[in-house]
Amino acid sequence: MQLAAMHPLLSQLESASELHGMTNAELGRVADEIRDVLCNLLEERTAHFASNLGVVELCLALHSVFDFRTDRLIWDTGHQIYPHKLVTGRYHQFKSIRTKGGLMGYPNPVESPYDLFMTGHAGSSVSTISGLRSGDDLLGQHSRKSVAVIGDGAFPSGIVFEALNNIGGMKQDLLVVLNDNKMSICPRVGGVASYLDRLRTSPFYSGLKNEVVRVLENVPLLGDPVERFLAQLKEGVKAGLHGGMMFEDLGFRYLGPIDGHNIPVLRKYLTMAANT
Ligand SMILES: Cc1ncc(C[n+]2csc(CCOP(=O)(O)OP(=O)(O)O)c2C)c(N)n1
Repeated sequence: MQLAAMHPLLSQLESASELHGMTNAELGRVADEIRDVLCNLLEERTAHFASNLGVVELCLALHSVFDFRTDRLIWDTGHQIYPHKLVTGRYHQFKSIRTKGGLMGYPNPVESPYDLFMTGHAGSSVSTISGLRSGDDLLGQHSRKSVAVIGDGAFPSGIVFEALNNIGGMKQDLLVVLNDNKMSICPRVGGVASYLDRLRTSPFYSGLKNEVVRVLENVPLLGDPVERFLAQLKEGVKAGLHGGMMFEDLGFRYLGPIDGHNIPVLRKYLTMAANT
């Protein structure tokens, strides 16, 4: 059987913008086809398969919510770019990836306008997206959205924190998706890794936390100085319950953690992020 016949949706996709109109179920079928393409390739040669298998749904959700013909997307390091290549017009050349004269295993602007830079250095995405945001703002292109996707392995890099420091200071309007799959090249280690582990709270605790924060939001405050005391208490309790405080303290609005393989949930949160 011809490969294209095995991937009826993917092989017919002319532009990533066609993903906007797809239902969650249709995107789920595209995800299955992408996985099949990746597994077929794995039979022929080695590559970054785990990283790519891990971002299939995220990639589809991003392309279905944003329009990266004008919006900006940077994949950190770039080794998890295969699903992105498959939905941005490179399905029919995909078998040539990582061969001489074939597609690159990393982003390459020569191949597609959807690839903004030739990358490979882990940790560079956040400063790059910040620079693109500044450029777009200077040009008056405020409606262009800016998105960086970075893994938990690359995230603790010094240059990432330098960029977060700048972004928080400038209050830049951009989205950083932290793809926490608990793996760098080997299992990740260190203080940021432990912090990310603590963010993975049980569904029960998350639900309880959201409920307590919701109730606290509705507690009326009366009179001064009781009002000042209660306001401080309320903020203190909310801060103690809120996941992602490190990001919030750096000036970001934190949404998560989110199941990175659940297309409807990803679309919902990305739409929320795009509109705030
Ligand atoms: C500056 C630098 N150091 C090391 C590497 C080697 N390297 C390639 S991928 C990777 C880890 C990626 O882990 P993560 O960011 O979590 O992405 P995942 O593969 O899990 O999606 C590293 C360290 C690199 N590309 N650049």
